[in-house]
This record gives sequence, C-alpha cells and structure tokens, in this order.
Amino acid sequence: MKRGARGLVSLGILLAGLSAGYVYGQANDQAWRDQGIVNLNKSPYAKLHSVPVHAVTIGDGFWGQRRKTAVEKSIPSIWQLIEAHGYVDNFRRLSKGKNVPRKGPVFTDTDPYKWIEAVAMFLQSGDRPELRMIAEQTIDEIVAVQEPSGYLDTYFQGDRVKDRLLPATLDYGHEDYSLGHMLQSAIAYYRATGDRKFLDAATRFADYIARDFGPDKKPFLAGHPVIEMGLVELYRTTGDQRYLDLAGYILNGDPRIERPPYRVMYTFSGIPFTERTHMQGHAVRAMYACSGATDYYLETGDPKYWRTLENLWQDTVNTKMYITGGLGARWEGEAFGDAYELPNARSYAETCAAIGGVMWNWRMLAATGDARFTDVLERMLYNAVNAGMSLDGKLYCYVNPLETSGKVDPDRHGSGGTIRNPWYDVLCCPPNIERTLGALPGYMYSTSPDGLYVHLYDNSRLDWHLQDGTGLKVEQKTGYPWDGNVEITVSPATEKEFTLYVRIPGWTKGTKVRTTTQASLEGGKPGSYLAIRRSWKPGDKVQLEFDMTARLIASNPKVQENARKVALQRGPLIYCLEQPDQPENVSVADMAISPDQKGRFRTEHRADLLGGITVVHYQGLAYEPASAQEPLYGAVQPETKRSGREVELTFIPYYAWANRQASAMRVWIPYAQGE
Ligand code: FUB
Ligand code: ZN
Repeated sequence: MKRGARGLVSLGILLAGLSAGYVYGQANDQAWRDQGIVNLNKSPYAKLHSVPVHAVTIGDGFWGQRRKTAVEKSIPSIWQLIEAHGYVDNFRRLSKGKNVPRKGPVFTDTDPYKWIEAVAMFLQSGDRPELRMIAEQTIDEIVAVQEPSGYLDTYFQGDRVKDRLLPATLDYGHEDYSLGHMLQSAIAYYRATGDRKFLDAATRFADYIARDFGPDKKPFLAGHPVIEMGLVELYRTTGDQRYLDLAGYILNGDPRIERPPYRVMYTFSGIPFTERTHMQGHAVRAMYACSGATDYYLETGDPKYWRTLENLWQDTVNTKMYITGGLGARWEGEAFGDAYELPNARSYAETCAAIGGVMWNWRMLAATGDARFTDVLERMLYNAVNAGMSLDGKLYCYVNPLETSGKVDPDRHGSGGTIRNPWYDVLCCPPNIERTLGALPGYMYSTSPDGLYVHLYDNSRLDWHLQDGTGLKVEQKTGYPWDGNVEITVSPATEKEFTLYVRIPGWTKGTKVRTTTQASLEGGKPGSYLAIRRSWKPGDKVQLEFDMTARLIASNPKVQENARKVALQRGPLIYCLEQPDQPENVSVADMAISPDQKGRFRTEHRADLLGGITVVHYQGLAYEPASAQEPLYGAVQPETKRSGREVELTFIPYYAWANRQASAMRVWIPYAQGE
C-alpha cells in the first residue's frame, strides 16, 4: 500500500474509533482490556483468574526472541502468502464481486481469522499500526460478506447454499469450525482494541445458530470442535447465557443426528462428552473439544465433566503423549493411536494438536491450581509447539516427527517434500503458532483469592493487581531455560500480606529457594507450587535455583519403539541428535549412548549456533554402519555386540532441529549394546 493511502486509512480508523466512543487504547470503559486469554474473572469454578496479556511484558530472553521473530517475520510473511493464495480473495469475490474462483479447502476462512487473532494478541502488548491496519481492513472485508441472517462462510455459496448447516454438512464442512475461530479471533481483537465490529459480526452468526439450532429446534453438530471454546468465551464476554447453553448442547451431542461410530470417535463430538473414556480420534479435534469442555466445567462445575476430563487427561499423559508433548501417533486420520503406540519416525504430532494441548492444560490449571497441568503445558510449549516455527520465522512444521533419516517423503511431509515449509494449503498450524506466541504473556501468571501464581519463567515484568485490587509489580530476571536461576522481585503498591505461589517444575531434581528475609526455604517439591506467604514489601526478592543437570529419560517398556533407548532432557527442553553436530563420518543412525556415563554431561552455551542454544555433550559409541550386503535375517551369533568406537555425542534442543540442511535426527537414542 502507498504511504498516502495508509495515512487515509489511519485517519479513517481514528475517526471511526472516535465516533464509536473510543480512541485506540483509551476507551472510557476499558473493561475489555483487562480480560485475559480466557476471561475467568466471573467463572465460579475457576480457582485461578487470568492476567491480561498487556499486563506482562516479556523482555529479552528465550520467548522474547521467539515472539519478536513471530511478530516481525512470521506474521507479515504468512500474511503475504495468505493473500497470494487467494484466501482473502475468497471474501472479496463475494463482497466486492472480484472475479476469481474460490481457492483452497473448505476451512480457509479460519486462516485470516487466526491471523487476525495472532495480530490481536500482539496488539495487546503494544500497538503495531501496520498490522492493525491490515487486520482492520480485513475485518471490513470479512464483515461485508455477512448475510442478513448472520451466516458467514465463503465456501457454502452458489450451488452449495442448499447444503448449509445440514447435519451431513456439519460433519465435514467446517462451518462450525469457522464460526469457532471467528469467535475466538473477534474476542481477541475486541480485547486488543475495544473495537466491536468483528465481535458484533461473530455474535450475529452465533445468534443465528442459537436462534435456529438446539434441542427443540434444528439439530447441530461440531464436526470439528472449537466452537465450544468460542461460545463459552462469548458468554464470558457478553454475559449472555444462551451461548453457554448452546456450548453445553453441542458438547452433549444431539441424538437426532445419527452417524457411523467411526465419525463419532474421530470428531470427538456427537455423543455426550461425559461418556468419553479414552483419548481417541483426530488429535486437534480432541484437544479443542477437551478445552471447550473444560471451559464449560469452569462455568457450570458439573462433576461429570470433571471426572471425564480427569480420566481423559490421565489417559493422554500416561499413554499417548510424546516426550516432546506432541500428540497424535497416526498419520491415518491425524489421530491418536492406541495406548503406548508412539512411533518416532512415523509420528504425526501435528503442531496444532500440541497447541490444543496447551489450551486444554491451561484451562485444567485454572480449575485446580495444580502444577501437573503446568508441567505438561510447559513441556508442550518449549518442545512440540516451539519446534513448529523455524528460527527465522518463515518455515513451519505441520508434523513433528521424533526421528528422521533426513530423507523426506513429499507425500508425508507436506508441500515441497521438506519438513519445514513456508506454506501449506491446509494452513492451520502457522497462524496457530503465531496466536500462541502472541498470547504467551497471558500464560505466565494467574491470580487467586489469596495471591499470585507464577507459572512460567522468563525475563519479564508484570504490572497488575491482586484480586482485592492492590497494585502489584513483579519482575523476573533469568537465563531460563538455559540456566536455572530466577530472581523475582515483588513490589506491591504498599506492604501487603499475600501468598506468592512459585512453580517448582516437575523435571528438577532439587531447588534452592531464598527470599530477602530467609536464607533457605523448605518445601520446594518438584511438580508443585511452593506457597510463600508473608507480608511483602516493595522490592522483596525471591531467588530460585533449579537443578538443571541434564538427565536421561527412559520410556515405559510398553512403548516398544523405545525399548533400550533413552532421551535427554535438560530443564524444560527435550534434546535430540542432529547430524550436522556429530563427528565427521559418523551417522546419527549408528550412534548409541553409554548409559554408565551418569552425570558426565558437558554443557556448552553456543551463542553462535541456532539462535543461541545450550548444547549437551555426552559420551557414546559409533558403530560400524550395518551393511546392506548382509541378509535381512540370519542365524543368532554367539557374540551379539556390534563393534564401535567411542565418540562424543552432541545434543541440541529438539525445537531447533531442521534449521540447517535436511539431515538425520533422533530423540530416542539406543543404549550401547551389551551395557
Ligand atoms: O480440519 C481443519 C484442520 O486441518 C485440522 O485441525 C487439522 O488437523 C487439519 O486437518
Ligand atoms: Zn495444524
């Protein structure tokens, strides 16, 4: 866009803002600004309340770097591609009569929606006029497509109008999914700007569904859950009970819609949510359904929901989650496998599934204040989610395998035959990562009636208040996740008694805790929140020192794929061996670890490597490469040891893999034979 044109648009936005009774960021009634990533302020069954994104400023450090990459590189570059592939033209051809065919799969409307949501999350941390302007214009183009009934979907047009919102269409057609993402995006945009235009449009579509669909009306189905989360958040935003009821009705499934059992299993919808006993089906659908069901629980307190959620969570983390936090073992159906079915090279682990896992665990945490949910959330965030966006922010993983020979099957790894690609016609993952990184400040803290919870560690400043209104600033200084020291400075507006709950991660073997007044604090049990209750004075400090010693992890033996293999974890990061870091002429496929080297890790911070990482060296063996001349099967030899020579293995964090040339990588490393 030319500069002059931009100026005119800005003026237009400013005038529109003034006529709507607000100037960007300075409305009279600013309640909208203070709603967190999910607004739990009035949720009766939420133990914890969210802190708004704008209240936390993430500084220089691990996530600061990733967020900068997301907002400066990823968001602008993916927007150009969304435009170039015609996904915004899909709206313009309807609103402006642009003479182009509709492009892409049935659910492309969600890509601009999620992109706007990502922008909205970043706008909550500070204005970005260029991005805001594109979002603003796109919202206009979206809203212009809305029909008087409230219906809005660019796919079900022309000959397809007759199919709209029929049970068979809802099963596959994603109208419900598009509305769900529209609601989430519109609410985030409202929370960023106070501008109701997009929110009002999404509400009109939701009103249409609420008016015409329900138990005594036409039947509705979530063919791809996410609408449940959107509707509960709309209820939280507007206070209108109809949206919560509609979410409950959808979560319950409408018995009038009959579908084959496979679809009921695959879509994680259509029967009462509370009848689910196992994590199954399409992983993203399952995660979004569980997130929506937890939202519903947070508002209603229905114990049947909680029992189901707890069972499903246990089933997931104890039998179906990769060590990276990745979810979904099967390519077929992008789905969960059976218990302990966790193949490494063939893992699916779609980035969106891990993001859904973050959303779900965040809600479970809000319901309980229980650190086991934060542990899983952190595992997903640092590893499975973070791997999804390249270090330069312009390439994305759709699937996140835990092992590869470096050769990529074009049919299995998306377009282009590479693991990281700038574009996928099914674009769900890239804007999903962007919105998650945008929302990240909102995941760092929560308030409770008696104080403040510190969930995640990074250089940051909190400027918020306790639930009784006492102003509170908290500053974190740390090199986390590379080192385990965190200094927290707590500054209430005036001296005040409350509890500071600091998270002691489940992965740490030991934690030293000191405060301004106590040289050593007991009780920092791994996998819990340490409650520090006292009268806090401005400037009081808490020093945390987590044991960051790298350690080897074994799988439950039922994961046959990982028999006699170990993985390496340091802090919240899962590590892997990638070919470029290993000694010359030694293939990752022939490397084994010497487990008797306990404690012999050597860590080295390499500011020059992969954006700045701590690598871990460990002693291992390099076997002679197996020969293809040998038969596939042969007699058992008396001596089964493969001969090998000692080498040093060099591990890098999993999230940083595949940022150089295509090469072999593995997370699970065999033990040296005979050890
Ligand atoms: O169906 C919409 C999205 O496309 C799903 O969430 C992803 O798994 C991909 O299939
Ligand atoms: Zn995806």
